[in-house]
Amino acid sequence: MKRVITYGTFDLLHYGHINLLKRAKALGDYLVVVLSTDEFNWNEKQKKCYFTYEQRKALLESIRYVDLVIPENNWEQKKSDVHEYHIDTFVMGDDWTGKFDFLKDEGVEVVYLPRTPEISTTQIKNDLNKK
Ligand code: C2G
Repeated sequence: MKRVITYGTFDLLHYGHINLLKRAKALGDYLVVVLSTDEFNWNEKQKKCYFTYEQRKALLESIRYVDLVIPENNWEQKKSDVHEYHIDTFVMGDDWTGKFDFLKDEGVEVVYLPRTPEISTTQIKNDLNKK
């Protein structure tokens, strides 16, 4: 069984997120999504989520491509996560290209996938504010 992992906030879940999760799952048999907690989002990414962690987790768990959702509490946990969950492949959108190559030293394949253009949580919020 090939195990894949990816990380993110996934607020205001949209088709760009789904495209990422679908392609990530296609790289293996089991997909772990490490979901940024509300505290991590605010303290480290200055993101104030519309949906709480529990709401975002429930949404992700309803997606056919997702097998497990666990919390992302800090930037440093990736190295231990890939061992704890016996990960073969780490996947992120290409806005992160190069940022996680250190995981190759842990024996993990690192894949950056093209983002889905024109959609983002920020774009959704901006568009709604204009109406
Ligand atoms: N994404 C995408 N296309 C979009 C929007 C997002 O492919 N139009 C991808 C991002 O590249 C990322 C994932 O969907 O791989 C989740 O996006 P975010 O929730 O914005 O995640 P981010 O804030 O980048 O958090 O430790 C890593 C961080 O937790 C990543």
